Amino acid sequence: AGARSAPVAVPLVGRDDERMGLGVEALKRAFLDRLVYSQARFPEVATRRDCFQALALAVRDRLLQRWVQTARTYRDKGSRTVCYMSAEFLIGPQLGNNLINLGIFDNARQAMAELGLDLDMLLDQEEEPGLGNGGLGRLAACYLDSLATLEIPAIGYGIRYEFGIFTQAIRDGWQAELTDKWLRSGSPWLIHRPNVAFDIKIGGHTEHQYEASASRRLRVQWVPAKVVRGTAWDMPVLGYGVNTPNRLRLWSAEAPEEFDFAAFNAGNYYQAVDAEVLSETLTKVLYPNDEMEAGQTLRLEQQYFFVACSLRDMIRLQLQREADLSRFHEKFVVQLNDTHPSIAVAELMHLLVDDYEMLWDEAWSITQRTFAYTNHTLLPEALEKWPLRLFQKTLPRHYEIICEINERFLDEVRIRFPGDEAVLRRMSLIDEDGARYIRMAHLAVVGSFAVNGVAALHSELVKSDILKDFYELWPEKFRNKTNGVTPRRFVLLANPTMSQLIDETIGKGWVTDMMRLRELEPYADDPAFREKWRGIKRGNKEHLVREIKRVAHADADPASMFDVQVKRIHEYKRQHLNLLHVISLYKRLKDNPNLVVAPRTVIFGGKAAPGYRMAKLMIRLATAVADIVGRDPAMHGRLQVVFFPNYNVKSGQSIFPAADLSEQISLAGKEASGTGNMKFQMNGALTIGTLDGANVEILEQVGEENFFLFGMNTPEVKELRRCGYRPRDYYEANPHLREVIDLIGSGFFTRGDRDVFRPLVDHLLNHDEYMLLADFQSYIDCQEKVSEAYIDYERWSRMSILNVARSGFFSSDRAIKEYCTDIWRVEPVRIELTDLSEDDL
Ligand code: GL2
Repeated sequence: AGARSAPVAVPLVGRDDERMGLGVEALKRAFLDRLVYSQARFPEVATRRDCFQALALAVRDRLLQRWVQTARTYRDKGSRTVCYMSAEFLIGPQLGNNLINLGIFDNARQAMAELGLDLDMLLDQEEEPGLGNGGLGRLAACYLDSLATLEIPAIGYGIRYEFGIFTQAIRDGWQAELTDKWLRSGSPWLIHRPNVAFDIKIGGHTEHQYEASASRRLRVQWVPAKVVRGTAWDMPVLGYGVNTPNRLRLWSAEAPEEFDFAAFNAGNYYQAVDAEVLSETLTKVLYPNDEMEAGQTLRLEQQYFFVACSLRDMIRLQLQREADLSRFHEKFVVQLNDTHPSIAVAELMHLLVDDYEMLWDEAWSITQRTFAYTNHTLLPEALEKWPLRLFQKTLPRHYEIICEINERFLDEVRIRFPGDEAVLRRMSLIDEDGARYIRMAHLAVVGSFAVNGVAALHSELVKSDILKDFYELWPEKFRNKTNGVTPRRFVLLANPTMSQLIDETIGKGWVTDMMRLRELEPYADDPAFREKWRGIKRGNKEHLVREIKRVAHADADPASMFDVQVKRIHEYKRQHLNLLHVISLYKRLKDNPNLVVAPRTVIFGGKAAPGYRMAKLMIRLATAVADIVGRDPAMHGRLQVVFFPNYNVKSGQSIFPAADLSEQISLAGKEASGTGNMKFQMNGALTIGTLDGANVEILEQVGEENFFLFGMNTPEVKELRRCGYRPRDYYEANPHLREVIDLIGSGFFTRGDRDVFRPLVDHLLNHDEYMLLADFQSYIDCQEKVSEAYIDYERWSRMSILNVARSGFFSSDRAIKEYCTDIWRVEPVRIELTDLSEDDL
């Protein structure tokens, strides 16, 4: 006794649940311990919230045990590490997912039941950390799940916003924004590391000190206007069925330790405290704009702040392992999730050249071998650029560095394209046409060794359109990485009944090897299997019906087709095209009560950026149509419209499994990829969609007989635009379209008020940038085919099963494996779990 014994590796298969602390008895004990020792509550008086917190902490303990081992292994092996830098991580509720990934969901349910508690009720207590806007932020979270599951050493670096994306409420049919206070009662998953702290400079000016003898520049001093201290908050991200929790490290701003005593002593107390107030606002709130340039100083400060903290953290780790930074790029690879963190290119140069006194060329070579950049958008207005004055004022040293990078880069362009002034202007990091801007995408491309788009079509358009010149200069940098989503959260956790049927049919391996879902294909022809499949969908729809009742106060009919469009509200995503179809159907049903069509419940969900007026008007149109259709007794059992408020990760988990039809109807050439489309497919919804983003690849996987395709393709869109698109011609040529639009304009949906939707109608008739009117008829015709297919329920079930069977390609595991081999060049590191009860620590 007392002797330290060697750690014992415990294999996962055939593990001893109780001894590992994962059994029912162990979980009950851990839960009660946490209730008493962390929450200071005894069971009789504990609230639901206390119980959630206690279970979450008990689960966290099990993650941390694995975490310590992981950190030790990475350090001992000096493993090459992927750093995924992203201003957004839309991670969703953590408890359910951690139970799934630990493999103890059923044990936890039983343990809670034996204590008289319902696990679902506890799961429902968790506030969702809304640290992202939409697809881009959710993608980052799916990638962390896959990185851990694939046992890749990785760190996610981001921002701990105190207020995440606003909570959406619907008031009188309009969107209202409520602040999201997800940290109100703390998060059990975040661990504060006050010792991991960096002081970050902002604003001020630079001083160049020259050697007396020569005019050679020696050192540049950055004298800041303010200093903000960043401290780390860590969240463990456990892989599925492995012992690897990776680290999501989020930075929070506080006042620096040194208080401005000079100001304080001079009696200027308020100025002294002001610094604190100012710096704390820095990580206060997430900008709620999706695909839109905000142009705010604070946003640039946020981006710089988290990037500066993250790079200092990586340098600290590297200097713990090696004497200098010359092999930094061998130990770290940084993926820039869009341009939001792209200031990292200039920041690494600043650190290497100014702080570590490295020569420019060596520093640049390290920088260019460290970064890789993912582009996520095709909308020109979403390509970030900063007004030059604002940038210079906020980051004076980085402005100088960017100018230097630009001069050297443009020299390269001159050699490649001699005498071509236009190409220099187009490629410059600084936009000098009119008001001057720094072009962040150009900085990201120049500073990276790899640039990728997020779906096959998108990556082609990156090369042919948005970054064409750069592709001509450096074709070898460009590649495609089609997005993926994690089946752990979006299938196993969200759709347990379908998962169980799949387990029983083809075994369990599919969760980490999604191509195995192909083994389901033969069952598409098995009537008994199809019947079970329908039963499962029906159960999921009944669950969603209860949610709709709870949050939208509407009664939905689970026998109707659930036709769903959930995503951010944006004109290019064309939720209003969907509404044109709804109104068309309404009109046809009114005119012909005997019309044979599938009964439908059309469900919308999604947030509009608070300053985006047209998007808010689109929400109003959806709620107005929902209201009128809902009041019309003739529509009963035939057509219904629901606006599901506050669509987020959590509600998505109830929505995807219940959907029959997935609406992916953006104008071709506008949606970079989409990821909701994949979540729907994995849960057995059929897609109605355009040839846009990853829809193209979904169609390729499922076959055209299992996909409802409509609308123009990208070349047709370009051609129509080139010829001069006149939406009014479509309106005039198509009487039914005219009827539909006129109904909106007539005030029919707004109690006679003709003004409400005037901007929307005028816009459609006179501009229609996203060509709804051109695609209208094709969409209506396609929806008719959908209706026919739904009525033939055996055929529909067959298509639904085949959609799931052919969804394997869209697992984020596939996407991450591609990143690993093609961009990051990293290898998995197996973590053996040592038995901590052997008092090894
Ligand atoms: C987006 C794209 O719009 C979307 O098509 C893509 O699936 C995701 C993830 O790659 O990225 N770009 C973007 O700025 N947001 C997205 O969702 N917000």
